[in-house]
Amino acid sequence: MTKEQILYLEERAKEIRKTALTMIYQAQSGHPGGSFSAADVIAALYFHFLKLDPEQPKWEDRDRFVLSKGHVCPALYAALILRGFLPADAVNTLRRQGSLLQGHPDMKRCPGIDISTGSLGQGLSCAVGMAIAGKNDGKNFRTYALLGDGECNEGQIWEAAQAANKYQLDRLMVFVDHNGLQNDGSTEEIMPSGDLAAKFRAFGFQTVEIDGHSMKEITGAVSFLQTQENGMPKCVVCRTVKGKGVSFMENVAAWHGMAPNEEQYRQAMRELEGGAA
Ligand SMILES: Cc1ncc(C[n+]2csc(CCOP(=O)(O)OP(=O)(O)O)c2C)c(N)n1
Ligand SMILES: [Mg+2]
Repeated sequence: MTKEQILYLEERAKEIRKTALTMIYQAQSGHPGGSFSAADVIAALYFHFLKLDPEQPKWEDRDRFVLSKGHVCPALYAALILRGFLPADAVNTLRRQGSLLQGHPDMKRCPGIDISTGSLGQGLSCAVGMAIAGKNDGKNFRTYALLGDGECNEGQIWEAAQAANKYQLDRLMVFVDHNGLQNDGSTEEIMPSGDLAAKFRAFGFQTVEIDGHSMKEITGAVSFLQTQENGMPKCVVCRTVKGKGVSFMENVAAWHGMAPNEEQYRQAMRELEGGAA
């Protein structure tokens, strides 16, 4: 990656955060905290790694993306708007009745959504199914899934991880957004998840742990893991900050699922505009 490419992706991450925040502000509902912790990974995927065609959202050779922590869909919708899958004015329709942009992603309604999610714990199973199908059909696409650290409390995640290992899904890559918080408090308090990287390793994943806000580390990890055609599924544990980019939201559990008022919105937009990421 060149310095210019990294800067470009950092700018895209900034746009994703601003667009997601505007959606949540307009809706007066939604999940800013986890949207902001995931924004850098989503920017790297949607503006560099994923092979997609906005003109053909269902192109069968496209790479697949599963937002297993479906509540942070504002960040994904922002990427889909910026990539041209969705019209720009969709920004004003989050969580409205009949809108493309439901409170959790709806594959039947929204172009660019590969699978409906929102009930935590299920997305990795879906991603494993997609990766097995790709393998069986002799396809070359890759499958990526983004999980929350609180979400990793769900037993189904580990059932899916066993299957990924058994079926040697080395074109499957899992990102864990390890922001240390879930709905109402810290993951350590609510249900300790221990060393997530060690756990994924124990389940047969080739695993790296990175700073999930460093575009250099994100793109370095993905590029490296993509070269590893060794039968092992891949995992990138991303150390992140919930609410990243907005001082009064960072590491504050209350911003998991809360919308800003007008003053908070203006301050947050100023802060997001100021930083590269
Ligand atoms: C099966 C299930 N149980 C509970 C919820 C409610 N819920 C929504 S988000 C959330 C916390 C998720 O925490 P984490 O996975 O760490 O996400 P992030 O911190 O990235 O927002 C919970 C419990 C849900 N969506 N699905
Ligand atoms: Mg979390």
